[in-house]
Amino acid sequence: MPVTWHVLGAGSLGSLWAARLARAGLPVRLILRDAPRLAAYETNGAAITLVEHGVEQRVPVSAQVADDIEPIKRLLVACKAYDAEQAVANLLPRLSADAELILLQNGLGSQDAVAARAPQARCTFASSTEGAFREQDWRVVFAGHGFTWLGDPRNPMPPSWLPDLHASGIPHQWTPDILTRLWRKLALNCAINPLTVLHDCRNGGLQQHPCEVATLCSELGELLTCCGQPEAALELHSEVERVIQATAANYSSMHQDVSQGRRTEISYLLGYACAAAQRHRCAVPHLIQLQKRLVEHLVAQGLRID
Ligand code: NAD
Ligand code: KPL
Repeated sequence: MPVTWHVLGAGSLGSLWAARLARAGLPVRLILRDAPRLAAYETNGAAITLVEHGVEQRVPVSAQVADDIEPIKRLLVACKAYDAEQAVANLLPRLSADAELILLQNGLGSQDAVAARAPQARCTFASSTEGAFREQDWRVVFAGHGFTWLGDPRNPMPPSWLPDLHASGIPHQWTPDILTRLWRKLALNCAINPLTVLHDCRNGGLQQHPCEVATLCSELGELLTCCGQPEAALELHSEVERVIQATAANYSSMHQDVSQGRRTEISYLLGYACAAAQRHRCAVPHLIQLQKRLVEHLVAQGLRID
């Protein structure tokens, strides 16, 4: 019997994963917030519309609410970092003794919080360069084809479910160094995203601020080394410059969140980096100043700073 993929959070990434897994014939259940959301989904025909290369496909996926009684053996957590811990906590009574959790959150901090809440579960962390956005409820656009790194910092053995990803056409690789990947992505996001918000520009606009970017990269490199992640620091500045160039026409995810009045994941990106620097007594004055400016900006916009 194939194991059911429970997908917690029917947003951009959750819908993208659920649609691809279900399209491959695997059993999938979306877990929705509450009964009204479930009713709305069922009224819409209990299907996700996936738009890929301009072609749309309706994929039937069954759904349920958190207080359903079906046991959960495999849970893909696709909420934002700030929602993940509480969302998983709501499901604890349903997790089987050998449950596996796959955590799609960007940044760092939420994964440890979830793992502490569900100590019996094996937690796989993911770092993805795929891009998706929700055009409307239950309709997701696969905007950026990419790659997903997966790993478990406590156990280098690959899990049994990797073939399901292969069958679903989800490009991925298992790595024993997932923390290095997550730290590297966090550093890239810290060097780019806050500055795009503060300068109100696309990623390419940072080409007008080379000294600011270089100073942040230098501090981030030191921080990664202090945190025992020297590999994540290698050639950081040149990769940041490459990403700025390659994504010059795009708005960063944090810029999009702020301009659409949405809560950001600041606490799991720049906030996490600054807290780690303090813990390790690593001097990062420009990063701290950046965090202060970003927090002031968010407050001025009426947005949450946690
Ligand atoms: P999203 O806001 O589109 O989706 C999150 C969904 O989780 C929402 O539908 C929300 O209602 C739901 N949710 C929250 N709490 C819940 C609960 N208790 N029960 C049920 N549902 C709940 O977010 P997203 O863009 O899919 O991002 C998810 C994570 O993936 C983030 O950490 C993000 O940084 C990361 N990520 C996203 C992308 C992308 O392209 N969207 C790419 C890489 C990484
Ligand atoms: O991941 C990104 C984001 O916008 O969140 C990039 C494109 C790397 C910019 O930091």
